[in-house]
Amino acid sequence: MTIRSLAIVIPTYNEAKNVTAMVTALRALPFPDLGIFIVDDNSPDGTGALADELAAKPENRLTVIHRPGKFGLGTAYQAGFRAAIARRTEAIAQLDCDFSHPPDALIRMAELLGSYDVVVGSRYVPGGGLDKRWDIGRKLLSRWAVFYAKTILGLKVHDPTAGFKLWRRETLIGVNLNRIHSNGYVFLVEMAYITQKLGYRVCEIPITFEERQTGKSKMSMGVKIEAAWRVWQLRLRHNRLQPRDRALEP
Ligand SMILES: Nc1nc2c(ncn2[C@@H]2O[C@H](COP(=O)(O)OP(=O)(O)OP(=O)(O)O)[C@@H](O)[C@H]2O)c(=O)[nH]1
Ligand SMILES: [Mg+2]
Repeated sequence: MTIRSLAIVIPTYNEAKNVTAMVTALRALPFPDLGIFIVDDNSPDGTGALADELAAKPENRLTVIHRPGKFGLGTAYQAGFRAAIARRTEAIAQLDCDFSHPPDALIRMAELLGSYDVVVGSRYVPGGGLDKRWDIGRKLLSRWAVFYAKTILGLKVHDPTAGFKLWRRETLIGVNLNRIHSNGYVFLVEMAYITQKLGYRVCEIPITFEERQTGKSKMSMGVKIEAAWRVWQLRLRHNRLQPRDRALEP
């Protein structure tokens, strides 16, 4: 293990069926100094109250950020990242609450963070993949989204839509969250694009993206169409960024 202190940021919306198991799984990880930040958007299924109960146990080292409504994945991550950066841990992880991202992979990711600025759990490097239960339409759509974002933005990373990452604190500071404009799923692509433009060293390790174990899917057609044109906005906005534009302070 090359990192000592780690903060894990998890956005939640209607994850009442997953949140307790996720906190338990994260607490079982062998990191000596591990804090968890849950950002809940007033989930109608009561995820926020459940998270508060978990946070009441000091050994969980859990902070819950409550937002009054569903403001989207992008701003949820920003809120969580800001709280984690303020905590001054060496590394900051992001992952979904629905077990699509295997928490155990953080151990290997942490080892690699010694040599990289960010480590990505990737579906599209050899050894990685999608859950067999995904139907062909969903697989094709995911492939298409990756191809589309990579082509328009010239991205080198194999999985620019990955939501499972381990950042060095300095990298997240350097990216500068004030630069981020996306809210929905495009947030993930925006972060990948800025990371590349700023010249950070990115490592991808293969993961299998499991179908959510339980709870309802929130992917909709509107979300996908909006994402397609927002990729063009990213190009206009960040095309000229260079390594000297890294921020040095939060
Ligand atoms: N706080 C917050 N969390 C969100 C929001 N949208 C999604 N999430 C959470 O972000 C993570 C990823 O969202 P998912 O809904 O799993 O996205 P997905 O994996 O592409 O799609 P499905 O698993 O099929 O629903 C999960 O932990 C969600 O609960 C949001 O608007 N606000
Ligand atoms: Mg999911």
